Amino acid sequence: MTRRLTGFQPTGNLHLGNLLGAMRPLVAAQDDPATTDSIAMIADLHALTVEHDPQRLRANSLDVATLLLAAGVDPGRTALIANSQVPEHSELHYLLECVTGYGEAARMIQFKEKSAAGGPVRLSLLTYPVLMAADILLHDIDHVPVGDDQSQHLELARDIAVRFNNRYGPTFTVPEAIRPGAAERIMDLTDPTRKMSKSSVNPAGRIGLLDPPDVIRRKVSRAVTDTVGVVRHDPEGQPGVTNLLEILRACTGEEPGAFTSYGQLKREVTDAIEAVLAPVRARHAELSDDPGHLQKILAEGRARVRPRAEETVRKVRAALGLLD
Ligand code: AQP
Repeated sequence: MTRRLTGFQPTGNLHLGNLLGAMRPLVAAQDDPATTDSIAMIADLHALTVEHDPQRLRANSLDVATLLLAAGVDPGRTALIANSQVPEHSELHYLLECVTGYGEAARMIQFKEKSAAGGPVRLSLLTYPVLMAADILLHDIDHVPVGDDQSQHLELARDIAVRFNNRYGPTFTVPEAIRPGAAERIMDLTDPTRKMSKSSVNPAGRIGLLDPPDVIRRKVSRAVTDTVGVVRHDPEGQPGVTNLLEILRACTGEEPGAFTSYGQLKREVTDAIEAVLAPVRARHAELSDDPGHLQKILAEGRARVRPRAEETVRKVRAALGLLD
């Protein structure tokens, strides 16, 4: 029996990659008898590591919660929380910083990339992976579904857990990375060498979870392909066509058939995406009419995870020699 945590940064523009790569596996895990407990976490504390607008952050956080429910997250089986609303996340974050080396944090690829991009760098960007370790270790998580970009951070969480256990006595479950499955990396429609991303400046490259049908059709019809003229799964030679085939496979759950033209492929991809997103849009509209319901679900999620979180922090404080 395993405990699993999946996090989502409320940085806006949730897209098809987030749905196929993270939300759907989370929903599928609810029916997996091997998963005892699943947590869906809005990583709003993580969103503070870069320049942000407070009002927008709040709206984005509520929207992530709404979209998770619209995508099929059942709060009866998956605890839905925001990490800022469970104060033990912040407390454990600091305590874990005290067992993490500056060099370990500074060599994280994501920190190097984001800090090299120019502009002011917040200290919290450096310690972001330690907060992620706290998110995981706080709840005794065994399995964390991670894409390529987060695997280095998960390694750090494992190192911190092992080091703490060796130095201060057995305290933490050492988490394992699991691959999310079918759609690990949906690529940008306008540049299929980059992953579809919330923060990319060109919205034409991503299918938003609430994009209306005509927008989906237009984006797919303009998706970059190539001049080969044959529909083949060839990530190196035909990344755009391969991405469309991957999207089709992930949306339908079936191996794509044969196609005589890129136009035919694009029409089928459009229909498959629409079939996946139409019910999410409809449910999102219903849920958006009832913000009180959302607050109640977040409060229930918090109440559900808090006893274990308090117990973990109590153990860590005792192991470190802090006063009761
Ligand atoms: N393109 C993708 N294909 C498959 N899965 C993806 N995920 C993100 N992009 C893709 C998965 O969605 C979950 C939530 O992602 P996140 O909020 O932690 O942010 P991220 O991984 O950094 O995703 P973005 O969309 O690229 O955000 P920005 O632009 O803000 O950095 C994760 O499980 C992630 O693997």
